[in-house]
Amino acid sequence: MPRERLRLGGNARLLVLTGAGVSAESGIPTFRAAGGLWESHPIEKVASPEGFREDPERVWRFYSERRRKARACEPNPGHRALVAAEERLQHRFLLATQNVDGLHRRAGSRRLVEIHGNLFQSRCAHCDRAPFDDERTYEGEALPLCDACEAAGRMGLLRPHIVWFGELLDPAHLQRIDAFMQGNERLVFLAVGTSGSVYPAAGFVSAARRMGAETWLVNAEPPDNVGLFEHFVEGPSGQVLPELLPLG
Ligand code: BJW
Repeated sequence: MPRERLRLGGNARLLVLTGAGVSAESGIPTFRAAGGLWESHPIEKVASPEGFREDPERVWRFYSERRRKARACEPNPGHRALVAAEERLQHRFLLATQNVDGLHRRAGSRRLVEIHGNLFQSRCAHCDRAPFDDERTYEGEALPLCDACEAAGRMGLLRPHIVWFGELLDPAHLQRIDAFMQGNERLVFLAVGTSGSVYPAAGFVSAARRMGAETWLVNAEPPDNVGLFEHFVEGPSGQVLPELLPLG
């Protein structure tokens, strides 16, 4: 349990980066733990453009299962503590999440950047049609096709709107995070429930430090990059965040 509280008085700004750990207490498995998602599903087969080209049906089975499970989960006190912090800090708050499960948005977070995409959106793998909301599951049936391509006499497969390994993150998302870091007022960077092993998100703590930020990590256990943070609070984020983040 934290003995400390984040001090965010004056004009201090708070940039939060969350990872799979923040949703663990909602019942969503993390990636790299024993029993995590990557143990039962080879990453390169289900979360890469090559894997999708090789076997789109397998990829859609994987994401259909994830859609079904995430839909049945609810935000936890960790998600809600971040909503309360946003309500208090307003434009002095930004939440960048690596999670695609939509739980931050369902909890009420609005100053939110979903840097790895959204499980409940799809897009065309062939044309540049914008991503659209899609809660459907595609299993044991014909693969989903893009209407826009069909209308143009082509065949385009739909894919989940997820950033897979080797794919670029949306530059507008990175720009928004970068612009937030650039402000003049005191900056606090807080990472929650992330192993810090996937870039570019893993680089945010160093970028924040270069901007003079105070850096905090809340995690169930010390990850490999724990030494990059000035403050580490060990524990489940659903319990730690409501105590760590000041209200009102
Ligand atoms: C709790 C808890 C509780 C549990 N409370 N805590 C620089 C160096 C080396 C490589 C690269 C580099 N730059 C780019 C790369 C390549 C690559 C990369 O980073 N590779 C690394 C493996 C080294 N990055 C990319 O390809 C990115 N694209 C890119 O940079 O393009 C340009 C480029 C390409 C190629 C080369 C160079 C440049 C795209 C990355 C996309 C990642 N996508 C995934 C899959 C999404 C699919 C999906 O969800 O279906 O996103 S990977 C997966 O990992 C997922 C997650 O968002 C991401 C991060 O994982 P996270 O959230 O940290 O989860 P875990 O499981 O690792 O950790 C959970 C933590 O929580 C643990 O520590 C627990 O202890 C803790 N915990 N319960 C608090 N209750």
